[in-house]
Amino acid sequence: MAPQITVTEHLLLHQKRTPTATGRFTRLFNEIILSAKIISREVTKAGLVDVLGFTGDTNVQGEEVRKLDEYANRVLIHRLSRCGVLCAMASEENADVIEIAAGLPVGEYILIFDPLDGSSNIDANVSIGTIFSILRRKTPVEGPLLSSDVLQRGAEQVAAGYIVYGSSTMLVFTTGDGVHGFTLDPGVGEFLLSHPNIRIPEQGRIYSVNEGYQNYWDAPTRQVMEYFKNSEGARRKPYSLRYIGSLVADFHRHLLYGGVFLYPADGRDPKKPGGKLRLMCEANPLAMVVEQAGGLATDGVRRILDIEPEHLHQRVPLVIGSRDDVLKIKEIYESGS
Ligand code: AHM
Ligand code: MG
Repeated sequence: MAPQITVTEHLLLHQKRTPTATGRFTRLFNEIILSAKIISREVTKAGLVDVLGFTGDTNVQGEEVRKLDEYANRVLIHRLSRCGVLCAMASEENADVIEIAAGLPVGEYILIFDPLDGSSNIDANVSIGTIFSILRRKTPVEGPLLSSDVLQRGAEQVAAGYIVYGSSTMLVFTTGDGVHGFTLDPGVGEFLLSHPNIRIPEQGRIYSVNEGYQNYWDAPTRQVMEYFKNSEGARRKPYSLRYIGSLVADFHRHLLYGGVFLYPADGRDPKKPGGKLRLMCEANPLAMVVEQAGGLATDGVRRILDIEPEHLHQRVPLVIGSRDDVLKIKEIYESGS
């Protein structure tokens, strides 16, 4: 039988190879892993809320019935704020940076996350996910936290990844040394290495986009869609369209099978000219993962990881996936037709 490597063993092995490692990053990661297990347990019970007769805001045990995205957010904030190695967090669900409460130990790392992405799908048993990005602050831990400590380019991420809650629960992450996937064995409660050194195929045959918005797209975006449907394209046959509407699930499929996910800018909402997805908690972490797996991520023209964030909840158009597909799309955007 092949040896079963847990994610913690994997991290410790990696730590041993880095003589300067202090174990502080592993401590942070262990808290992310535990939070993921807690959220996963709750996600698998999602459909039982009605069956068990929970009503209103209080369940039969007198506990509050929680919305899962709020629950996931609270689990992450509660656990991570006590791990002793963070100086701040930022969540898609919170308007401002979350500083560590006075009296708790702090450290040099900053965690940015989307606690439960795609959570509107949960009642239909569709896969959803947690996305995370880890940064190291630039100024000394003893001093005040500056906005420039948080607003770092994606290229400066120390690690990034996601947990997908699907037919199984999987943790996929990179620390800048390739991408590795771990599947949660619910029997033993451990994430086991199931997908070492993931490489995204250079060319895919699937694209994912919400084509319902096509009337709001600019000319290059429409041309990109024509390219996918055009049997005269590089593949000599049309691509297949698959859109789950759950970023982590769509991305995870492309990472394993090849393909490209797009959430372009559109003219639906003048207040959101950059599209829907957020640079710091969605695009940057997935961009680091895809690049480490051999793929690319762009806003159409710029590399996602090179974009200087101006504010925490900045939105960005996203084209992410197999290298050749993203390059072709970039070519279309750059020609501007
Ligand atoms: P959320 O962070 O509020 O869950 O929204 C992000 C989700 C992504 O998972 C998904 O790719 C996208 O929204 C779908 O949006 P749309 O319904 O506009 O296609
Ligand atoms: Mg989200």
